[in-house]
Amino acid sequence: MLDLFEMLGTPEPSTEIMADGAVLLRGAALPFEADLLSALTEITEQAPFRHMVTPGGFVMSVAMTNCGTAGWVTDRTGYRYDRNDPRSGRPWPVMPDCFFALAVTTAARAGYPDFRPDACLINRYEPGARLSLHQDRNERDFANPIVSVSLGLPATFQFGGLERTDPVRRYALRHGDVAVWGGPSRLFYHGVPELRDGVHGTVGRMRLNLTFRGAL
Ligand code: MD3
Ligand code: FE
Repeated sequence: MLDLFEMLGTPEPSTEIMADGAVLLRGAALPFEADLLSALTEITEQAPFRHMVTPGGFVMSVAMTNCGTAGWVTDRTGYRYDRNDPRSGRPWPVMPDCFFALAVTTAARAGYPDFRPDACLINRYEPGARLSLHQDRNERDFANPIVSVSLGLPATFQFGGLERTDPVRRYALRHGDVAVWGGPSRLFYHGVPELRDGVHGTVGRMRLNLTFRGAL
């Protein structure tokens, strides 16, 4: 059907319901790719990617940094949100306007018009890196959704249920995809199996994932 978006040459990105409350907006970040990547470079100059240690003593294969009022960190003492980067002792870099605007507009399109993220965790996967099945439950208010933006190499995303042993569905997350997880899906188990080797045209030999949270 020819609608206003097609007439303007800006097709409405497709939306897919993954579960009750979970919406996948294919390609929604593509118009902002250059802005997002240059803002990311400025962030990592102030707060470089690092491999954090889990409370159990394992070094994570995914490298992480943050921007915003608070950042997610893990060390031998546990998982938490911290206003300061423990590596520098200074506040995390300010969340760039293009990050905040993308998170707010995509959350609204997915049915969460009041979402205002205060934290953005940035994950960097190199080939072989993985994130085992987990829940995100360090945030104060689970009424807030989480918005995730995928850039670079494609990944398989595993999405289960409220119990670790629930069956998982698999989705391919590609460059520019935005997913919003809220409502009943907010505490669903999820993970990313080992990233396959490859080279992305603009991002290179890695996958980057931004997750926007209402942490504090
Ligand atoms: C579903 N990151 O940072 S993004 C994480 O691709 C995380 O880097 C993965 O899991 C990544 O915690 C997955 C998609 C995602 C993020 C948070 C969720 C899915 C979620 C929270 C609840 C349910
Ligand atoms: Fe997660």
